[in-house]
Amino acid sequence: MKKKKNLKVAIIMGSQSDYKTMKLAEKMLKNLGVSFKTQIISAHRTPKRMYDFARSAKKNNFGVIIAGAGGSAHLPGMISALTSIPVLGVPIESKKLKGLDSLLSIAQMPKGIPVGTLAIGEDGAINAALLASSIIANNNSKIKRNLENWRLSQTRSVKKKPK
Ligand code: RP5
Repeated sequence: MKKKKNLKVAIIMGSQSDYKTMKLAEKMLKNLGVSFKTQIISAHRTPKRMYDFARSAKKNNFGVIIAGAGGSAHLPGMISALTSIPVLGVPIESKKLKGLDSLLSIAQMPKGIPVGTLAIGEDGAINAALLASSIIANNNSKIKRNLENWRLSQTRSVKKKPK
């Protein structure tokens, strides 16, 4: 089978209220030169939109899907059930349980349908973008170089002496 070039990342989230977290994933992907598309898709409020998105994701040239969701966070698992494209779940920090509900809902997938789960909140959104970029970099030497340079500059920014 011919390998698809220039695969994109999809960033999806259950609600507008998730965007303040998920925009950090956008920022990191922009930094690394990775193409992406962002959409609000709710498993329970817009189930048809979710189904249509997941079933057409391969045809639309997505190589990784980052899904942010909070509370009873079934979006990443449902998307993973509908497509074999890798799904990375970002547990959004919920008001009542500080995101523990989101984390457990996303991480505790029963065997058979995996979701790669990141940390709760902003760290998770940033790391999801880095991990998605690593996956895309497997077939994209420009992204691989950008990712290596980003890591190098992170290493260089760590001072030996605290002030
Ligand atoms: C989830 O419910 C969303 O991912 C969001 O984190 C949470 C709360 O949504 P809103 O009530 O703020 O729209 O579906």
